[in-house]
Amino acid sequence: MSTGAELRPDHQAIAEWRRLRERLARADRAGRAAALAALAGGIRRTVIGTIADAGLGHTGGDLSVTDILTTLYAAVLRLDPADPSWPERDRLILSKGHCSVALYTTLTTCGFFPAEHLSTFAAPLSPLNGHPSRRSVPGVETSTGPLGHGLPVGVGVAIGLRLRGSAARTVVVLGDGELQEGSNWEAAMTAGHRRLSSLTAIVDRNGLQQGARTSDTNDLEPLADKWRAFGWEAVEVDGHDHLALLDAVTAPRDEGRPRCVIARTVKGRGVSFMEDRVEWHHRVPDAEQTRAALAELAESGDAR
Ligand SMILES: Cc1ncc(C[n+]2csc(CCOP(=O)(O)OP(=O)(O)O)c2C)c(N)n1
Repeated sequence: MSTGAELRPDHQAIAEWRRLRERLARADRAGRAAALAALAGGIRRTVIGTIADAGLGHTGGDLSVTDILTTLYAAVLRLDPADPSWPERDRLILSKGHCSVALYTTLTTCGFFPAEHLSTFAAPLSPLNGHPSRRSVPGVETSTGPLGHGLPVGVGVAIGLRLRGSAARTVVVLGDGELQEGSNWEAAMTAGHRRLSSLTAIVDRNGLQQGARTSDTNDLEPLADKWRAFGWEAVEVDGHDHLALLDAVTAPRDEGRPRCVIARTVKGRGVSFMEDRVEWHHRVPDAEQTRAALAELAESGDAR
């Protein structure tokens, strides 16, 4: 695999993704939940393998955001992975860009590029940098990494789409520690003022940031009330419950207000020795830990 390769659509994966979408649309709630859980389980295993091989990554936050990304890309966003710049596509901005491995892996399940490229993650000249670049990775809407930029960009994108009369929606996925950046609140204020109902923010509320709990660093609560005070609709859900996420994101729009979904998650979700442990923010599993993590994820079948 050439590390400097240009990433091209994977047509077989695109066909599978389209079939999955049709299946999800037809399935009853139990069938939908099972299919999303199976997909998320596979993504988690790939995340662990990719980080272990590369020797770097943000393991805990990747595992906490996996169910959010899985639900959005498999069941919500209107996209054409064969034509990543289709003008009417929905826009997903992963503001917590350090969790690029979860994003890259999810993009491969839609067929934006072949999964075998994941083995080049973070290698010199690979398009798959530690933080995602919109210039080199199809499906990445905004280059992120410096926290606090995704929501301001998302507000601009949503305003631009509205000016063009587009029905496309804009979804920004944020970390909870990231919300300590003041730029988010300037953006939230503008979105509320402009009644940007096509904009959805999803907060990966795992309660941990880089070296500590958010509550010990700069407490965010009452978080839902803060969004409401800025003119947003705010709901709280279990961020590992695919159907709860789906319901929250697809509920009919309140025409006057953007929506914030506070997704309660567990950092390191799915691997017991990583769960809710601050050191797994960017620790890399060694060979034995990788074996144990993959075994646990395979065994759970993500059915918890
Ligand atoms: C502006 C900025 N400051 C610091 C960092 C370094 N950094 C990377 S991840 C992180 C913690 C983020 O916490 P959170 O948003 O809660 O992410 P999660 O726990 O979901 O990984 C920090 C401080 C950064 N990427 N950008």
